[in-house]
Amino acid sequence: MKREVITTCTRDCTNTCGLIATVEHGKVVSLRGNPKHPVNQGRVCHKCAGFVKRVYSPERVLTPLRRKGSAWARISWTDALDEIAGRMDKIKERFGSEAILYYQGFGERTALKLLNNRFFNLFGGVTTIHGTLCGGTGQASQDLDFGRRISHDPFDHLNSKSLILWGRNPVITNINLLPVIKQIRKQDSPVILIDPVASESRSICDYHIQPAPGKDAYLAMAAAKIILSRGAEDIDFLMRHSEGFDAFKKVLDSFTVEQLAVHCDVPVGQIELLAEVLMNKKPTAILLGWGLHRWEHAHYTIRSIDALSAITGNIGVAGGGVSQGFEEYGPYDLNLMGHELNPPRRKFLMPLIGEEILMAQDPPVEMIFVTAGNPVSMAPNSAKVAKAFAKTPFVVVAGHFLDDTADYADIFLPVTTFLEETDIAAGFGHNYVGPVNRAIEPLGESKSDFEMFHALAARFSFGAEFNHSPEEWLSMLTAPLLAKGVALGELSKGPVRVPDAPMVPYAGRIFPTPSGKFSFLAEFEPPTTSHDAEFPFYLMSVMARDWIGSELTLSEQSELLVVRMNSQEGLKLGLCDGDTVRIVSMAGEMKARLKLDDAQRRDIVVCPRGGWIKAGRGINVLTRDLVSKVGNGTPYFETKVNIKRVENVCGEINDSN
Ligand SMILES: Nc1nc2c(c(=O)[nH]1)N[C@H]1C(S)=C(S)[C@@H](COP(=O)(O)OP(=O)(O)OC[C@H]3O[C@@H](n4cnc5c(=O)[nH]c(N)nc54)[C@H](O)[C@@H]3O)O[C@H]1N2
Ligand SMILES: Nc1nc2c(c(=O)[nH]1)N[C@H]1C(S)=C(S)[C@@H](COP(=O)(O)OP(=O)(O)OC[C@H]3O[C@@H](n4cnc5c(=O)[nH]c(N)nc54)[C@H](O)[C@@H]3O)O[C@H]1N2
Ligand SMILES: [Mo]
Repeated sequence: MKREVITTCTRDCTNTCGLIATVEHGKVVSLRGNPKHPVNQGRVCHKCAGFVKRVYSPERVLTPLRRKGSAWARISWTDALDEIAGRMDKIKERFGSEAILYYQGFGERTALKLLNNRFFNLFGGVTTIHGTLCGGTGQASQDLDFGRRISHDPFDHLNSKSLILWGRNPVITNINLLPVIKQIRKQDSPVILIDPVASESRSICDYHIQPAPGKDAYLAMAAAKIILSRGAEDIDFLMRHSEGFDAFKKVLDSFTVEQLAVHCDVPVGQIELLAEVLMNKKPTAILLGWGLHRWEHAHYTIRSIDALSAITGNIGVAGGGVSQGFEEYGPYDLNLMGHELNPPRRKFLMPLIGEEILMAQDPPVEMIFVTAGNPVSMAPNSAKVAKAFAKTPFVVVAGHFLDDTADYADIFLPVTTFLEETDIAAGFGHNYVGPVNRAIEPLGESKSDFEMFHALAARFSFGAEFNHSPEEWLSMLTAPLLAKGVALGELSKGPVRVPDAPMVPYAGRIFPTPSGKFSFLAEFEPPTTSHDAEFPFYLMSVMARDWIGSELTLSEQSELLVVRMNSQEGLKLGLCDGDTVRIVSMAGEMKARLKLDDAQRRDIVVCPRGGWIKAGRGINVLTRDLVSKVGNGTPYFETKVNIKRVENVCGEINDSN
C-alpha cells in the first residue's frame, strides 16, 4: 500500500517548502519537494531526508514522562494532564494566573499553534513573552521607516538589475532564493554579498564586501554620501515621498567618506563599487538577513540601508526594495489567540528570559509551560536561563527530544511532528500558505499541541469553548483568507498565494506612516567601541548547514563543535588547524575544534548555533543577555570571546590558559 500525501515543511526555516510524503504500510518512506509548489518547485534541502530519520529516531520521546528525582518515569497522559491542571488551579488560586509563564518557541508556527495562547487566555491569561530571539529588530526598524515592514515577493527580484545580500546566507538558509539569483546573474545583474563572515553564499556572488561586524551603518552611509556627491539621488522621491532627509543628511555631513570607511573597515574602493552598482544597475533589490539583527544598535544598520535604497530611488519600484521577510502568522485571524479575553497580562522579554524569571515578584514564577522551544540552549546566557528554570517549582516541556530545556522539566509531554498533523503553514520567506496533511498516525502516544491543549482544556470549566475540530478551527483561523476569495477546500489541497500580498510593496510610493511618506533615520549616536585585549573576537554564531535551530539528537552531537578563525590570528596564538580549543567569554566557556580559515576577518570567530549544552556544544553558554535598542531583539553577536589552546595537534599538549 503506497500513498502520497501533499504537505508543507513547518520547521523554523525561511523556505517553508511544499512537500510530498510517500507512505508505505503506515510509514513515511520518503519526503520530497512538491513539483507543483511555485516556490520550491520540487526542490528540497538535505535536511528534509534527515527529518524522516528524526521522526523515527529511537531517541524521540513517545510517552509522557514524570521526573522522579534525577530519573524519568513513564506516566499516562491522564495522570500527566491531571497533575498539570491541578497545579495550574492551585497556582491561580494562591498567586493568580500570571504566576504561570507560557513560553512559545519558534519550532513550529502553524495556524493551530495560535490556539495555544487561546487556551491560556481562557484560563485567565498568564505571563507570556514579548520581544524576540529572531527577527524583531529589523521589523521594528523598518516599521519606523516604512510604517509597516512589507517585503517584495521573492519572484519580484527577477526584475532586479542588481541584488545585494546584506547579512544573509541563502546557500545555507534559503535554497529557494538560489534559482532567482542564478537567473538574474545570467542576465548580467551583479550580486553583492555584504557579510563580515566569509559565508557559503560567496559562491553565488560576484563581489564580497566584508565590513567590521555590526558596523554596516557606516558602510551604507558612505555609499549614500558618494551617491549624493555625484548628484545621483532620486530627487523626486526625496522631495515628494519622504520626510526627514535633511536630518539624515546632517548625520552624513558629520563624517567624511574616509572616516566612514575606517569605521566600517571597508576600503573606499569597495564602497565606490557598491555605490556604482546602486547608481548604474537599477533597480537594486536589497535582501536583509537575520544575522544583521543580532546587534544592540541593529536599527542604525537597517535604517541606514533603507535610507540608501530610498536615496537611490529603489523604494516602491519593481526589482527594488529592502526586503527582510514575511509574517508567518500574517494570514490568520489573530483575535482567536484570545488576548482580549482578559486585561493585559504580564509579559517577559524573550532576550532577557532568565533574568525576567529570576527577578519576577508579585507574583513569582511558579510554573513554566514550554512548547516548540529550547530556551536553555537557544536564549542567550544559558547559565542564567538554566538557573531560572531550575528555581521554578513546576516546569512542563512539550517537545520531541530530551534537550537542555527538558532537563529542567518536571513533566515532559511528547508531541507529534508535522507528518502526524493536520494544519496550515505560512512562512517567513515567501507569500504562500500550504496545507499540512496528516501522512501518518501519531507515533507512540504523541499528541499535537492542539490535541494536548484540547485534552487539558477539558479539565477546566472553559473546556467546551475550546472544543472544536481542527477543521473547524482552521476555517475560523483562515477567515481573513477566505474573505479574500480563497476556498477552504483549496487550502488543504495545495499551496495558495496570499491573494493581496503585493509583488512590489509601497507601489505609488505611498507609505503606511502617519505622514504617508518614507521616514529617514534622523539621529545617530552609536556607542564608541574599543579593542578588548582579553576578549578580542566577536562570536558569530550563525545558522548551521545540517540542522535547523537546535533540532538535533544527543547521538548526533558526539563530535566537538567546529569554530573557524582567521589563519593569521590562529598562528599568532600558536594554534593549528584541528586543535582542541576553549572558547572563553565573560559569561562562560566551552571546548571546540579549531578550523583555520584564510578567508575570515581577523576580529571574528564563526561557529554554528543550535548545539546542546549537555553535548558540550551549547554556544549560548558564552553569550551575554542584552536587549536591542529597538524592537526588543537579542544582540547575540555583541559577545566577545578569546580562544585558548587545550590540545595541540601540531605536537605538544598543553593548556595555554
Ligand atoms: N540550515 C539552516 N537554515 C535555517 C536555519 C537553521 O538553523 N539552519 N534557521 C532559520 C532561521 S530561525 C532563521 S532566523 C534564518 C536566518 O537566515 P540568515 O539571516 O540567512 O542566517 P544567519 O546565519 O542568521 O545570518 C546571515 C548572515 O548574517 C551575517 N551577519 C551577522 N552580523 C552581521 C553584520 O553585522 N553585518 C553583516 N553585513 N552581516 C552580518 C552572518 O555572518 C551570516 O552569514 O534561517 C533559517 N534557515
Ligand atoms: N547564539 C545564537 N543563538 C540563537 C540564534 C543565533 O543566531 N545565535 N538565533 C536565534 C533564532 S533566529 C531563533 S529563531 C531561536 C530559536 O529558538 P527556539 O525556538 O527556542 O529553538 P528551536 O531549536 O527552534 O526549538 C524548536 C523546538 O521545538 C520542537 N518542536 C517542533 N515542532 C513542535 C510542535 O509542533 N510542538 C512542540 N511542542 N514542539 C515542537 C522541536 O523539536 C525543537 O525542540 O534561536 C535563537 N538563538
Ligand atoms: Mo530565527
